[in-house]
Amino acid sequence: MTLPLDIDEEVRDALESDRPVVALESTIVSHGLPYPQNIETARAAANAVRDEGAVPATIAVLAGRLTVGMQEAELDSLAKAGHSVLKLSRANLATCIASGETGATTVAATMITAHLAGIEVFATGGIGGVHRGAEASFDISTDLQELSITPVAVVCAGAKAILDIPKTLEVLETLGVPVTTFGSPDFPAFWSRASSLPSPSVSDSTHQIAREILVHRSLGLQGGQLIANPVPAEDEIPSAVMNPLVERAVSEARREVSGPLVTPFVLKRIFELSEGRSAKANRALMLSNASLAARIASDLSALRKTG
Ligand code: PSU
Ligand code: MN
Repeated sequence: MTLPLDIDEEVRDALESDRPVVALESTIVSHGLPYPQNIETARAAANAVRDEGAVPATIAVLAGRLTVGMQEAELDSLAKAGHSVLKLSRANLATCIASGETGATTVAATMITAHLAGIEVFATGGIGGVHRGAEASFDISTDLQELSITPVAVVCAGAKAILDIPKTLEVLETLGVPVTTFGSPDFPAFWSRASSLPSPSVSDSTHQIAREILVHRSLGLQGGQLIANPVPAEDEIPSAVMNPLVERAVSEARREVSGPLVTPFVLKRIFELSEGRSAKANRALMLSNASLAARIASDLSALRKTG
């Protein structure tokens, strides 16, 4: 069976000549932000990748085909479709493809697809993790496991307070995922620069991060790495402002939804309760992550050329 994989021409050219490419996910577009903030953020993130001299490749499954490097019209229709398209992760990726359906890829499914296409670096907003109350619900995002299996470096702004951040870091450590925070000693908490939890590793050099990615691979170690990039200071929202909203959204979710519906539900409620302020910070950190990912991808290409 041939792989149902369509790679955009510009992305393919860049990969063939070992120029830097950055993957971008599509669940943040369909399920993470409302229209039109979602499409506007997606466009701006792609431009931020270009501004650093790399090629953006937004990933989704369109009519049963893994699509790497979506066209503007395709992205726009996914942005408008919102929660009505499938939310794809490791467990339902093959089902969607086999039945010719369309779906947006989460961090896990984007990593899998990026790796199939030969893309090594991926930028997102926040990853999935261990949910608050996981000791009762067992709700742990498959994103964490994917980081331990698939060799793609994921740049994010840490994890949202909708998650249990200490437990998320514990699981990452158990799974052997290298976690590096860029330019700060603290692991970031999405809207806030600091979570008051020390980051397992700290670096202020993209060159160093690129070297670590290559060393990890040369040791024959499986999986990728998590690179946490704190939100720019001017866009930070104090946890005193966000926490009560997060508490409310999480407790509503506990009463109303379960499974893969939880994260999209909570993100939507936080957008509503914060009167859109959450989306503004989300946009800023997404652009910052896209630029950092592009710089890491450029350093990786340069390192490979010099051996
Ligand atoms: N966290 C965010 N924004 C997001 C997501 C998570 O702050 O958009 C999305 C990502 O696509 C992530 C997915 O991979 O939700 C995780 O879903 P779950 O918790 O159901 O594994
Ligand atoms: Mn879950």
